[in-house]
Amino acid sequence: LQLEADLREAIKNQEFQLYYQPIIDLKTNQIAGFEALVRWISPQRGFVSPGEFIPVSEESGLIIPLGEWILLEGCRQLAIWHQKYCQNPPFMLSINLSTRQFSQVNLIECVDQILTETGVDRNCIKLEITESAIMDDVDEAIALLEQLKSLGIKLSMDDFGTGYSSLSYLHRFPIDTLKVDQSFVRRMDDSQQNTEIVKTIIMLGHNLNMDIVAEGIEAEGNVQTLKNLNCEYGQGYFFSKPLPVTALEDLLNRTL
Ligand code: G
Ligand code: G
Ligand code: MN
Ligand code: NA
Repeated sequence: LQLEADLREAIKNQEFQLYYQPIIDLKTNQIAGFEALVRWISPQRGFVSPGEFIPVSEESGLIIPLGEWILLEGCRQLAIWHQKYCQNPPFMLSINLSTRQFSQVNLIECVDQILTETGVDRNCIKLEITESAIMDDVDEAIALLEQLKSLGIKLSMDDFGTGYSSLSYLHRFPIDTLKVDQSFVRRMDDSQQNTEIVKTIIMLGHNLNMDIVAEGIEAEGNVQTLKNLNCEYGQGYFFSKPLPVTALEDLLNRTL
C-alpha cells in the first residue's frame, strides 16, 4: 500500500501538525480548552485528511508511533499555553486515543512518561476514547481506564451515541465527560424529537456525574437550545474550526 509506505516516511520526516479546535464554556462563552486534531501536510500529496490516513495508520500499527507524537506534541503545547495565558480555570486539552492505542501493552507507562517529560498539568489533559475501544472486554477496559485515571488525567467518551456501548455498563466507566456526537447535534434542527434525544443524553450524563460537550455546533440556534438543556460545553464550526497554533494564538489574543 503506497499510502502506508508514505505514512511511514511522513512519521520519520515529521510531516504532521496538530490543529486545535476551541471548546467553549456555554455559561460564560469563554474558551475552556481545545481538542487536538492531527493534520498531515505531505510535500507529495498535499493536505491529507485524517479520515483517510488515521484508518490506515490504525490497520498498519503506525498509529502507535504517530499517537505517541500526538500526545507528546499536545502536552508540550498545552504546557506552553499555560505559561503564556494564565486562565482560571486553566485551559484543558483533549487528545484522541485510537482503539489500537488503547490496547497497546505499554500504554500507561507511555502516557505517564510523556506527562512527566512535558511537566504539563495532568488535571488538564483529557483523553478521548470511543465506545468501540472499550466494548471488546468491558472488565479489562474498566481496569485500564482506572489506571489512566490514576495518572491524574481526565477521560471523555467521544462520539457518544454512535457506538455499541451498553447503557448497563456506562456507569461503571470512570469517564468525566460525554461528547454528544455531531450527528445528534446537527439533527436538533430537524425536529423536536431529535432535540429530545440530545436532552436525554445530557440528562443521562449528568445523572452519572459526567459533564457534557456537544460536538458539531454549526448554528447559533443550537447554542441556545443546548444552554437551555444545561449542556456545559460546545464545540463546532459556529465557534471555530480547528486551527494551527499561530491562528489559534491570534484568536486568543483577540478574545481573552
Ligand atoms: O479533524 P477531522 O474531523 O478531519 O478528523 C477526522 C477523523 O480523524 C475524526 O474521526 C477524528 O477523530 C480523527 N482524528 C483526528 N485527529 C486525530 C488524532 O489526533 N488521533 C486520532 N486517533 N484520531 C484523530
Ligand atoms: O471523531 P472526532 O469527534 O474526534 O472528530 C472530530 C472531527 O469533527 C474533527 O475532524 C473536526 O474537524 C470535525 N468538526 C468539528 N466541528 C465540526 C462542525 O461544526 N461541523 C463538522 N461538519 N465537522 C466538525
Ligand atoms: Mn474527538
Ligand atoms: Na467526536
